[in-house]
Amino acid sequence: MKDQLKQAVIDGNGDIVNALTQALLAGGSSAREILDEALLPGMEVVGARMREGDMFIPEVLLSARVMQGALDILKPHLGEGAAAGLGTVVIGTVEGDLHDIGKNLVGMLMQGAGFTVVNLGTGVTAADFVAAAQEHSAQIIGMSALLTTTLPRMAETIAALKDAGLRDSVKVMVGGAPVTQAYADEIGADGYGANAGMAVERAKELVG
Ligand code: B1M
Repeated sequence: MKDQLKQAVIDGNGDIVNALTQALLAGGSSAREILDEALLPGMEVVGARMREGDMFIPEVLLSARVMQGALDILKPHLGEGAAAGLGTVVIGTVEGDLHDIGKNLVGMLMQGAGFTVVNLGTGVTAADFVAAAQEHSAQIIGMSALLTTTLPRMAETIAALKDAGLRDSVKVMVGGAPVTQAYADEIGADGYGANAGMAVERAKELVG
């Protein structure tokens, strides 16, 4: 059934994706298994086909929408048994970038792990991150970027946090497909996650 779910993500078939996600949950699969063994591999294929010119934006958008629908179904199952009160994470996709599936997944897992998550959405400017950090007394600012062209917005946000006098009171985490540990180090971020699970582990270390 997981192979069929993976294929339905690639095909962008929302009805099948929703039905199979629910059927797998009902059959005892965990939300993490469904993510790791069906949904994420499906999006990987979509990414590869997009790169090769075999899939175009409208089709990719369809896959992205059905993936988000599946994440919404999984959301209540992603954090069972978590301790609460780890602190507040303000998370967003940087300015100029509208990719949000990975960022939403990171936010959901952080919430499941016990963080209060303020999700600012996509196209978040440095000023918006700073304002939200202040408003919510955030322990962590989490930035996601999927485009090489929007990566520099991360360094700009770190500079804006410094200018606002907040850099010492808030930890900065970065992630997204083109981001690496080396890049995180280069721009002076405190944490990086190659995937959502690693991001949660790093976030816990940062507030621990
Ligand atoms: Co876009 N896109 N896209 N796209 N898209 C990529 C990123 C691309 C690699 C595709 C490709 O060419 N193979 C390519 C970027 C190339 C580059 O910059 N080097 C690309 C391009 C070029 C574009 C456009 C420019 C295309 C165009 O218009 N010509 C355009 C840009 C729009 C914009 O942002 N301004 C565009 C548009 C779109 C869609 C709208 C169609 C759609 C996005 C829909 C949406 O998000 N709501 C889309 C999609 C779906 C993709 C791919 C296929 C899939 C991204 C995804 O959701 N992956 C992507 C190909 C790829 O990445 N292989 C691609 C699944 C998701 C779970 O993974 O986001 O990596 P990911 O998140 C992971 C980790 O990175 C990490 O954890 C997550 C879970 O494990 N993580 C963090 C993410 N954020 C984190 C934050 C953290 C820590 C970890 O701490 C805070």
